[in-house]
Amino acid sequence: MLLIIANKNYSSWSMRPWLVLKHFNIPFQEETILLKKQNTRQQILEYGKNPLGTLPILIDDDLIIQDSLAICEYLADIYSQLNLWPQTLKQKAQARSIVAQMHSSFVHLRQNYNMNIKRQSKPNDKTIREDNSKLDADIKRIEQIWTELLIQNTQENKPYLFGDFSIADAFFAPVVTRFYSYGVDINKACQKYMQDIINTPAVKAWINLAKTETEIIHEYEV
Ligand SMILES: N[C@@H](CCC(=O)N[C@@H](CS)C(=O)NCC(=O)O)C(=O)O
Repeated sequence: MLLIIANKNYSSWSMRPWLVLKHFNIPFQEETILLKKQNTRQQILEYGKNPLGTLPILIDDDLIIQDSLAICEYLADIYSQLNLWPQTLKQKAQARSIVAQMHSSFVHLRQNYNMNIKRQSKPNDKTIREDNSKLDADIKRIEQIWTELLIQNTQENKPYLFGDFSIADAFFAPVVTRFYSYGVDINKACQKYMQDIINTPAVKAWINLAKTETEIIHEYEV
């Protein structure tokens, strides 16, 4: 399988299936197409054969899958023994629900806080957040989702949203890095979750590789 991704520092959609592949030790190769170059779109179209022209793309023999969520669903189907989704029907439905929300919503978070792993939070970031009630509402909603799920896990002492790492954690990992990049205040349970995500080997690996990238995209630098 070949996963084609964009810049690790900036591409949250690329990060998600990459984390799933890495965390579950699924063999794959990767190729990077840098964003915002003159030939970016042409390069993506050559691989993707799809006028949407976005990354990530997964290629498995003659099958080309576009879209981070479709890729993760495909991986969950072909590696069903690895439990990429939580196992019980109820938890699987809950996980799919929050992943679908992440995939389609939280527009204000995504617009205001571009993923930028190399960005260090600065003291004035708080001002940006206080002035933006829609961004604040997105952050509060994510805090609520995480808190409600993490409470269910406290007895089992497992760190992730549904106990073991799943596609749901991969989908929220780029939110964790954004919260660090922009210095978002969040409750203690969520802070611990953020730390656990950052300490997850696949996430660490992505972050370390992102930090080695030299490409700067000025429009993504807030
Ligand atoms: N819904 C898509 C969104 C993918 C997306 O927007 N990817 C960005 C990179 S993070 C992209 O390919 N942008 C193309 C460009 O900027 O030329 C998914 O989940 O894969």
